[in-house]
Amino acid sequence: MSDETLSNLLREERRFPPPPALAAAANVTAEVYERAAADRPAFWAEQARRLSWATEPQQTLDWSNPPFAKWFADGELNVAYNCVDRHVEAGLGDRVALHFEGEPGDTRDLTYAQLKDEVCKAANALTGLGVEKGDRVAIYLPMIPEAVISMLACARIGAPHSVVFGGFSADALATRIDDADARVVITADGGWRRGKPSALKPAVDEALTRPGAGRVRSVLVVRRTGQDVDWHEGRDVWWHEVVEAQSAEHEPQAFGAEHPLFILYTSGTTGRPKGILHTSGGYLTQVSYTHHAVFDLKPETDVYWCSADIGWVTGHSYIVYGPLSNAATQVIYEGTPDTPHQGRWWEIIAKHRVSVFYTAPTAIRTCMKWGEEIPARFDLSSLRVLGSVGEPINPEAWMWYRKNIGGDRCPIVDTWWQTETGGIMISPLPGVTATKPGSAQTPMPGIAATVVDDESREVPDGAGGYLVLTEPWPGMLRTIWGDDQRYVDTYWSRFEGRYFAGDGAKKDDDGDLWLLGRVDDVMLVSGHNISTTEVESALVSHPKVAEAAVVGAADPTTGQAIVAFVILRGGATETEDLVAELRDHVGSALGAIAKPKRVLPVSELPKTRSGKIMRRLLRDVAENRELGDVTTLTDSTVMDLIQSKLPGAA
Ligand code: 6R9
Repeated sequence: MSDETLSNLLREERRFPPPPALAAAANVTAEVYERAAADRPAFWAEQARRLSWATEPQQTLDWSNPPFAKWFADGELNVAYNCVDRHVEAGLGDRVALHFEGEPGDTRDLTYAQLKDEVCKAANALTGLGVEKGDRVAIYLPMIPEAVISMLACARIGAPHSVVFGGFSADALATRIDDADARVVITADGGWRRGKPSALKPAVDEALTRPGAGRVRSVLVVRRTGQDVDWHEGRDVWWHEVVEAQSAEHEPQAFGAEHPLFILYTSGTTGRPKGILHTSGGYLTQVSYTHHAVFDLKPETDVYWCSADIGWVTGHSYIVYGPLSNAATQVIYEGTPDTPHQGRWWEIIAKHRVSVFYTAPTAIRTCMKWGEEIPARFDLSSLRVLGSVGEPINPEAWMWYRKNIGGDRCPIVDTWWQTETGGIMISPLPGVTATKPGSAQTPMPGIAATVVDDESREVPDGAGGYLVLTEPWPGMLRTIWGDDQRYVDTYWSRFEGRYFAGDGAKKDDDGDLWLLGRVDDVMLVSGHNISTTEVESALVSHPKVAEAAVVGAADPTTGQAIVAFVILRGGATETEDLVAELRDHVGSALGAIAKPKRVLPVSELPKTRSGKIMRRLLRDVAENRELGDVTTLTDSTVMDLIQSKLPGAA
């Protein structure tokens, strides 16, 4: 990291201490850090007692064969029982588990008692389709209650699920079905998106014609949109026929804590997608504890909403397993934030009196673009904690979120974690931490993270390098499905004995952590390392810029040259003067070395399901190359738009 850019973020001096009333009643207080650091395994053993075990674990961590960890290995539990049945047994059967909002305006509330019945019926149906303990089930569904029910039904019978994002293509689906060797697929005719039914079943039909995916025996189809579907007799069955006919009685069996719970594929920048494997007891312990601590969740009174899709790890950990294990009441929403109008999210928050809201920086920046007068029309006074996940949040977006959504009163928790980590690893605690716009700040209690240089030496406060995790944690991935060697090579080889997350980071003078994006995205300009995140944040701090994506393109003079793609805020028009002004703006914020060579206004940016910008594709454009794999884009037409704007971009 160049010294100029480093010192820029370190200049962020705004601090927001926790609201006193929230701090006074917070679920966790400052003492927990020291207690957890003194004896990490003991701390996690204590958190494991949040769960109901069929056999209480006597062992905590087995790290005798690193990097292959076992947590609570002699314990036994049923994950679905922990998320549903035990709350009903505790007398909470009438509490709403899910307030579902369909995009067209249909709604459905499911209490914990109803959710239990639905999960039991689905579990019986899967057993009827021949699914046994250990068999993999692929789930390709929109954001409807059946997605949650299906995941829990799989967990209940010990069949690891592999959820594939509904926006992915038949190709992406086929690769994932093949790699996991799934024999059953759960899907829907389609889902509602932007006011129209968007088909899913045809992608399944197509995927199953591919050689590797041909072993699928059954396809269980939810009727959501009523679209026509092709029907393969003997293979396809309707959910409303097969599941509805089942008994709502199902005895949950206990599985070992290390029994696989799910596989979730990360797109990765190159090569085959990696099937990240998570197991049961440690994972559930961490997501349950972090959900309780980071969101200060009070299940009796809070209404929680995480806007993620179920196909992203955030949906697994902070819609399904964390919140439900904590008996939370939550909202799930099927559609896009601008259907039928750009205030749809805020309308839902006002309607359900949502008190804890968790979303991604990309969504916040989109709302910034639409204008602050939109949320201002809704009563958002029920909110008390706001969360962010998925990317570094630019200080500008953080401040906008705090002011326009959080009424200048709600703490913001910027949560850093990965598919691989299973649960939140670095985050402020809302009742403890004085927050700083743009920083994830502090490793969670029981988590050990630091920043190292190329030689694996810990950097001092005020310096940058690579983020590493230095101790095993309960929710960590156990391996890459079917490829232990790739697990070792990808995460544990770069820095001896430490988990390398692939992210750049720095410590400020207080020792707080600032995430700087994927190290693959760091640019090397005339010998200076410059982080894409910092140049993007500088661009977004200009009043006319809503979003920015920055890449380094090969350049004969400087090695790499900075190319910036920007989305202008509503009202701003693209002129040569504005482009010059933006270049100067970055220059004065970060120093001349960080001034983009080119600034290109565009109308959309290529993004993944979790809203991450696919810089790799923009690099392809900037360097005039043929585009690489686009199967994990949420919308593959955006690349056509960008390319059509840029004849000979480099
Ligand atoms: C949960 C999730 C993981 C990558 C991670 C990092 C980026 C996530 C972040 C963040 C800065 C945050 N990331 N949260 N960067 N600040 N609060 O996003 O999982 O989809 O696997 O992505 O996302 O680069 O390495 P996943």
